[in-house]
Order: sequence, then C-alpha cells, then structure tokens
Amino acid sequence: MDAAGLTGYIKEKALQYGADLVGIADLNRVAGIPTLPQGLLEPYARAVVIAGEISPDVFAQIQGEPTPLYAHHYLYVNQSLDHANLLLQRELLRSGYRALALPASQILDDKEWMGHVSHKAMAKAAGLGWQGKSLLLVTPKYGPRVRLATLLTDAPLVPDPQIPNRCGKCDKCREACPVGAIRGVSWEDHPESREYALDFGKCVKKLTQDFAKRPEIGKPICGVCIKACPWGARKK
Ligand code: B12
Ligand code: SF4
Ligand code: SF4
Repeated sequence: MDAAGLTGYIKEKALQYGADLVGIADLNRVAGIPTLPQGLLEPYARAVVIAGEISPDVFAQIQGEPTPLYAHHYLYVNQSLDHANLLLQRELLRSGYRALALPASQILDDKEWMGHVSHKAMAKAAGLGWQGKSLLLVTPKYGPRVRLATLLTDAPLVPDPQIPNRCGKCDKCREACPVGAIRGVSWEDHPESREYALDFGKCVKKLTQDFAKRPEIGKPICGVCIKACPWGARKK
C-alpha cells in the first residue's frame, strides 16, 4: 500500500473502531514539546490522533459543577478511545510499522500534572482543531466536547492541514469558570506556557480539593468550560 492508501485505510479503521474524528500529525510540528519519559517521540514521525464525542445531553445537566452522569460518561469514552487506539496499533504493527498507543487519560506526574504528552497539542497538530482560551482542544464539529487519544508511529502517513485559532472575541469559557482560572488570552499557534492561559493552581485546587472529593464524582473533572463553548452547542 502507498502512503495515501495506508492513510485512508487507517482513518477508515479509526472511524469503524468507534472514533468520531481522526487526524494525522507530522511530529515536526510539535518539536520541543515536553513528554514523559523525555525523548518519547524520537522513534516516530507521525501521530494518529482520535477524538470521541461526549453527548451534548450530558453537558445539558451541568450547571456550574460536574454531574455523576458526566463522571461515568467521561470514563467510558476514555475506555472506548483506548480500545480503538489498541486496534489501530495492531493494524500498524501488522503492516510492519512501529506503533505506540498512548492512554487517553493517565496522569504520570501529579505534581506537574502531566501525561505522556499533551493530546490537545497533538490533536491541534493533527488538524482536529485549535487550543482555545480554555486551553482545551476545540473542534469545529463538536467544540471541546471531545476526549482525545494519540497513537505514535513511524508509518509514512500523510499529515492533515492544521486549523487556525477561531476563538476571536469570544470570552464565554472565562465568564463561566467557577474559580476565575481562565485568563481569556488568545494566541495564533499555541500558548507559550500553561500558566499564560490559566491560573492553573485555581483550576487544580477546585478539581482536586472539591469536585474529586465529592463521593458521587470521585475524579478531578469539571466540564464547565467545555459546556460554555459555543462551538460545542448542539448543531440541530
Ligand atoms: C493532567 C491532566 C489534567 C490536570 C491538568 C490540566 C492541564 N491543563 O494540563 C487537571 C486535573 C487539572 C485537568 C483538568 C482538566 N482536564 Co485534563 N488532562 C490531563 C492529562 C491526563 C495530561 C495533561 C498534560 O500532560 N498536560 C501537559 C501540558 C503541558 O499540556 P497543555 O495543557 O496542552 O499545554 C501546553 C501544550 O499545549 C504546549 N503546546 C501546545 N502546542 C505546542 C507545540 C510546541 C512545539 C510546544 C513546544 C508546546 C506546545 O503549550 C502549553 C504550555 O506548555 C490529559 C491527557 C493527556 N495526556 O493529554 C487530560 C486532558 C487534557 N484533560 C481533559 C479535560 C477535558 C479536562 C477538564 C475539562 C476536566 C474534565 N474532564 O471535565 C479540565 C480542563 C482544565 C483546563 N482548562 O485545562 C481532556 C481535554 C479534551 C479537550 N477537548 O481538550 C484531556 C486531553 C483528556 C482526554 N483524553 O481527552 N486535566
Ligand atoms: S475545568 Fe472548571 S475550574 Fe478548570 S478552567 Fe475549566 S471551568 Fe475552570
Ligand atoms: S468558549 Fe469561546 S473563548 Fe473559550 S474556547 Fe470556546 S470559542 Fe474559545
């Protein structure tokens, strides 16, 4: 199979395996990005990034705080993305390429709050959307109402074009945040630091010291800045 044929095949499989969106990133686009462990991206040239929608009806119930339904739903979408990613990993391994499926939501460092690599940055590099003022990945179709997972490979897949930032003058996530963590700043490509976009400590404190300690939630989740984004509003 040539590169275009393999790219089409992998994208088709991603959708069949349950992803709602799929894109290909050239890893040169994220050169210098922090990873755990350091040098994680070195053997690879491309990333396949998949997204799974969370229903707008789940967010309809969120009024300033997460709900038990969202706490269940987000875990289940993570699992379905991990499953799709493993099946895609198998496709690439069987075709003779290296492939490493990274988990949708595994925290490796709970002081710096880091996973293997930022799926948001990878998704942006794969043309799925842009990192909005909330720092979330905003897609044209579902807004930030998606969860993400990344598969690293050396297969010569054809990269997708990137989408420029479309936040414009919108400020809705900043207005909605219950602790005023979103500074409301914008950027062309990506923020120079997490702290530049967020008062990060305020968000972490609310999620870990309040929401995660509620027995019916039990996880550091929130969902308020996701719900606020007009790009994620129901389209019909
Ligand atoms: C740890 C973690 C948290 C921590 C820390 C969050 C944070 N902002 O980093 C806590 C518990 C607070 C948290 C909160 C939330 N999280 Co969280 N979290 C993660 C996790 C597991 C790791 C994040 C990580 O490693 N960040 C590292 C930092 C450095 O990356 P970053 O935030 O993208 O910012 C940098 C890069 O983007 C970089 N960058 C971007 N492009 C480029 C290019 C180059 C060349 C360079 C050098 C740098 C660069 O610039 C930024 C500054 O350095 C990811 C899963 C994953 N592996 O990605 C989920 C993830 C980011 N979380 C997610 C979500 C939804 C949330 C919450 C809304 C909670 C919820 N589920 O309701 C909030 C949102 C908070 C917010 N506004 O950002 C989703 C985001 C989905 C989306 N549409 O964007 C993810 C991707 C999980 C998933 N599989 O979908 N989370
Ligand atoms: S996750 Fe919640 S606390 Fe954190 S920035 Fe979004 S709205 Fe604010
Ligand atoms: S709510 Fe508005 S400012 Fe925030 S991420 Fe969405 S479009 Fe951007």
